[in-house]
Amino acid sequence: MTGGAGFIGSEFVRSLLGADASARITVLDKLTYSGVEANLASVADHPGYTFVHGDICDADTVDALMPGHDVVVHFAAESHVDRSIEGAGPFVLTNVVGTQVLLDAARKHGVGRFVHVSTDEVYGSITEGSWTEEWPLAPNSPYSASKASSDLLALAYHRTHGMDVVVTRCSNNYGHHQFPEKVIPLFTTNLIDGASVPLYGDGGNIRDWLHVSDHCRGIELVMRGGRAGEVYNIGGGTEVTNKELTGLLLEATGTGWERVEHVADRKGHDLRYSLDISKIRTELGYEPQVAFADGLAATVAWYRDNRAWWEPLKAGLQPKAAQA
Ligand code: NAD
Ligand code: TDX
Repeated sequence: MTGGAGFIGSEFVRSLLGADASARITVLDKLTYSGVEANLASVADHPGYTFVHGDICDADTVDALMPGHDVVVHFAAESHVDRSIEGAGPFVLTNVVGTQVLLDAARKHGVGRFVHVSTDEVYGSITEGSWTEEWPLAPNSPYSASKASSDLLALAYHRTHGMDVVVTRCSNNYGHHQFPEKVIPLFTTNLIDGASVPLYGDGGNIRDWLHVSDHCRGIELVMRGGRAGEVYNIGGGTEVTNKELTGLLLEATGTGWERVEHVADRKGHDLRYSLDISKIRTELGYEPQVAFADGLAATVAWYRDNRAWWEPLKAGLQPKAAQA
């Protein structure tokens, strides 16, 4: 598992190890600004858990680690669109080159299956209707372009080399342990702290929200039962505008619209994401389980109760393991 100390990867590790005393997982994570080793504190004593601090771009490290593993689940990425607009370099290195290094090592050592965690942003932006897996890729940000490159590389290793590769493309995740730069934890923690929140443009952009636990269940279904060489969309079916989302967060924190600062729009801001999830539903029986209202309330409560986790991250530090 790459990127296991991040928001989604750590949920995946906690849920797999929490459910199976005999599971064995090696996490490879560089612990960048968004990687928090304390996110894995609850499974640190699991007998099947190993943590390796390293970079997926480092071919020697990856080559040495790969033997003996049945499956690679690849989460590691530079994941924040705004950072990719400021500078695309780390996105190309980690998301594109890092994926190629992993694919080559997995191929060399005959790993059984390679699960590549991609994103709905590779499709671009859609004003009406929803994307199926056959939709052409038309990414707009350096982040989504780097994710589209790695997504296509993974599929190319299936077609060219016959590797067992599956790709998941998921919509916007939310939940506990999300780095407080993404809109839901950023707005929630700002509001809890009495600060304002920066709403980009007119707030009319639409995102399809999915609870992180539903995303991880979808990835596990694809890992265990997806067909080699196939892509599976994983979505939540809860589409809201950023303005509506802001209203819900103001309500949940007992604050008002005077806290909302209307700021300049994000460059190249995608208007709307929407996924058709018929394929994973029909083939693998996937259904999102967390209702958005419940998941959002639980998420706001988690940030309220876990200041010790996010406060150091906002200050550019790492939280202590005991506080995670
Ligand atoms: P995140 O930023 O919280 O975590 C990324 C993790 O990868 C961190 O632990 C970081 O230390 C690690 N990492 C980064 N560069 C690395 C490198 N070179 N070598 C090893 N480890 C490295 O991201 P996230 O939100 O948990 O996203 C995980 C994956 O899911 C990404 O591939 C992302 O594109 C994808 N995804 C995210 C969302 C979302 O809404 N967050 C939606 C769809 C898909
Ligand atoms: O301060 C903000 N103000 C604001 O209005 C921020 C950070 C965001 N926004 C808007 C931009 C987006 O329309 O909120 C929306 C969500 O923004 P992000 O949380 O940055 O997510 P997004 O750009 O949609 O990308 C996310 O979903 C797909 C993840 O970061 C990606 O990793 C994933 O692939």
